[in-house]
Amino acid sequence: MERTFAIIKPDAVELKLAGKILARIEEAGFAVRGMRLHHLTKREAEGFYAVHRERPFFGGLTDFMSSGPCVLMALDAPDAIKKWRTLMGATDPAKADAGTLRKDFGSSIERNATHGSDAPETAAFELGYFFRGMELL
Ligand code: FUP
Repeated sequence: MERTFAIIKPDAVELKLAGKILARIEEAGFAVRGMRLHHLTKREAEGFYAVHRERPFFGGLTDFMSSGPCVLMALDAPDAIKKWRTLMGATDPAKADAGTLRKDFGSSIERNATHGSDAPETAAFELGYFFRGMELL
């Protein structure tokens, strides 16, 4: 069993897509072991995406991620990190495969509906950034 960190981003929450996305997560066989609604501050978004701080999209990305509430989740499954990234699809919804969440619910490379950790070390950092141990089952 592996654990990954996932976000339903502010664009999807605003469009009332959180329920549909959660249903897809459960249908895919993930166990939700932590979940919380949270409105990131700009500083929290900057800390979360610190690896991207030199990139040209950093300002826009952190403005967007702090623009409204999102759903933070810890998801368990065998091979959860890869499995969740496959369900999300490519970063750019226009390039994502049919049947993926970003294809179905994203509207641009920035407003792409979901986030998922890309490696075990990233998952550990991201889970610890937003959840206290007590909040995770
Ligand atoms: P991903 O792991 O698929 O979320 O993609 P990245 O880590 O490469 O990028 C993180 C976030 O930065 C993306 F979800 C959206 C944003 N981004 C942009 O806004 N513009 C870009 O050109 C690339 C990424």
